[in-house]
Amino acid sequence: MVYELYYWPGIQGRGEFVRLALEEAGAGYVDVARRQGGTDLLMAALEVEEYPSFAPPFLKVGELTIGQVSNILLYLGEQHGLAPRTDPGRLWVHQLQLTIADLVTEVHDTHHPIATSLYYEDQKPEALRRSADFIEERLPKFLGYFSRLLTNPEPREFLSGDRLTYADLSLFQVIEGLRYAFPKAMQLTETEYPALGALRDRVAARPNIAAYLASERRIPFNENGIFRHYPELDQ
Ligand SMILES: N[C@@H](CCC(=O)N[C@@H](CS)C(=O)NCC(=O)O)C(=O)O
Repeated sequence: MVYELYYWPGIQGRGEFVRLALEEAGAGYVDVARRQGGTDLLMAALEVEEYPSFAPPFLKVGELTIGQVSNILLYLGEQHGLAPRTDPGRLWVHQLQLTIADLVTEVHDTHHPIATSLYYEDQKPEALRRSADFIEERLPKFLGYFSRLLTNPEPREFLSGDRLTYADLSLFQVIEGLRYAFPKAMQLTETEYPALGALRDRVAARPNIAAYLASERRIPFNENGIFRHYPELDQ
């Protein structure tokens, strides 16, 4: 079984949450749009009549096409032991992923607060206001929440207990992204939540993840993705 991942080439973006799960699972996959002519295939795949996705990423598994990051991870989690098997556990990890998706959208909106269809340069004053509020209010609220899950009522290795799930991989990606986008703010905020850095390190040290991060498959962060470093926003 070789999965086909459809996502924009050149950025980690939301596709990265899926890549991390596939890499941790050691699953065979093709990153379709990163191959020659792949973007045309991606555009064509968006136009299919049955189960078309609104936007990438989406994953093809034989005859099945699954869109929406959280939905894709729900599927991969079950297939590859990256989620609990019980209903409460499965729904809990799915809930965590949806919360991470909310955070990702808010990060995106720091540089695109007015319109996704406009350039950052067309909404800089609004981005400044939005980022200030994000750093002051939302960042500590989200990080505090995830830190609480790792520390209360007692310290735990991973978000849902002693076994890694795809939500841990996604939280790793968010921490990496936030450190890239807002290094100053993160340095200050993270000191309050050491459990998050510890989780990040635990995930980064997993053999398959470490190999992936060191490979060319891992696209560097850049200013076209979701986590963008604009120094003027990191105040
Ligand atoms: N909620 C969706 C969001 C998908 C999404 O926004 N994809 C972006 C790239 S990261 C895109 O291509 N958007 C095009 C659009 O919204 O028109 C998910 O989690 O998969």
